[in-house]
Amino acid sequence: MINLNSNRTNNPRGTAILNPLLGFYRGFIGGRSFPFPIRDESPSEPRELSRPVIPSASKQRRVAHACKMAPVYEVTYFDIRGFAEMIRLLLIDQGIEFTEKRIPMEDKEAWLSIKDSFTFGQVPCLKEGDKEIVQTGTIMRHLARKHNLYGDSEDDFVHADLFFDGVRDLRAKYGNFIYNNYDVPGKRQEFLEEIAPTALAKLESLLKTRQNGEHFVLGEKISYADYNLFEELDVLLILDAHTLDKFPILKAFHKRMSERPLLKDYVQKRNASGMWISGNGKQ
Ligand SMILES: N[C@@H](CCC(=O)N[C@@H](CS)C(=O)NCC(=O)O)C(=O)O
Repeated sequence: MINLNSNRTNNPRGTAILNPLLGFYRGFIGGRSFPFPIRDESPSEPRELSRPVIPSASKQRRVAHACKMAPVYEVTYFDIRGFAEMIRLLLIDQGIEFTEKRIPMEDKEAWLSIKDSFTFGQVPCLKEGDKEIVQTGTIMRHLARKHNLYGDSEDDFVHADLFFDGVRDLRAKYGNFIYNNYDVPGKRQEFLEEIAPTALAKLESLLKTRQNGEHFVLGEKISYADYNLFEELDVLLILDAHTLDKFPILKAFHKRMSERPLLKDYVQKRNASGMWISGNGKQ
């Protein structure tokens, strides 16, 4: 998904980057600490963000989300939201302790030096003791089974998977737009007026099938699929703040999720840090 060859110098807002002297902000949330670089961010218009400054000394940044005891999980990914964000959101919202290795996007060497150590030469990777799990869906479902985030019946498992895969299909289309078509005339309009609404209408209908869509994907009980849906809706709202105007049930879902205390705190700090969504800084 990430193209490490993307041209990062082609950034009209390059000068809007944060003052490197600000260094890292270390927030603290319910026993977790989040060191994030601070940057100035302007909302709503189409955005191609400047890079947060990463200290050059560290090839892979370690981010501790728990301080009280040795963490069970370690998430390895690039220093962007990308595919890993839904994993981070799930762990944070569920109060599950974890640490992170964030590979700086611009440090191709650092990535290439570890790439082959992963099963398919790609991340995200979830380390649990001696076990290293890759593939975003595999990681999410593993966490779902272990932490009671998969519902209670075969019907629930299928419904959660259906939702998860449907949302990932939309993400693939978003990724195609962001990485391949962002600057192509007419493609933004095509994505916002045809591709996204078509998928969102189907997702909204599906959400309504459980308790009229007033709670979570599975109804009253939160599941792993909710974190993927939340992240996807959030990403689409950043692309265009009106994306969900015709989808009140999805809009309300996004609002509910964003008001969950641990998520709210994390998302605020993450957004203030200027963390990119995608590897080319376009969003
Ligand atoms: N099917 C995998 C795809 C993982 C993937 O595309 N990872 C990208 C980052 S989003 C990556 O590792 N890119 C670097 C590379 O391929 O060298 C998943 O869903 O996790």
